[in-house]
Amino acid sequence: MRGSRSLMLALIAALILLLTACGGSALPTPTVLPADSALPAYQIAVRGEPEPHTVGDASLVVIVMTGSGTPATGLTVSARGDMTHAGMAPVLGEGTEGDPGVYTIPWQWTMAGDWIVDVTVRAADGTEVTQTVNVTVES
Ligand SMILES: [Cu+2]
Repeated sequence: MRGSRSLMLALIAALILLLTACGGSALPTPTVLPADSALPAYQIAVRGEPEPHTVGDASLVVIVMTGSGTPATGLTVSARGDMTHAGMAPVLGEGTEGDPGVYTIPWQWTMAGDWIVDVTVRAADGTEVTQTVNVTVES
């Protein structure tokens, strides 16, 4: 009597383990990140003026927010543009801040085609974030 009761308990325990194991493996494993590494220090949005992008003088308007969503002021903002084909000089520019967190970079699209633009924001404490944007320039 006592033996079969133990066996029954053991079977129930085994069944629970099995069900738990199955349920667990069907769900994605949660990834736990340290609080500081989950968000970049800055969120960077870039747009061109004028758009659509055309060959000639232009501006890059860079809007930078802190990780907590407030305008990121007092940064050094720069951009480097390269075309996707070899043999062209990069276009470089430095931003000046207008409205808080809004930086305007005088720019020049020197050729129509596909560009890769790296926009880098740097804080006085050395924090640096680079955002890469792909831009197609029309002739
Ligand atoms: Cu080119």
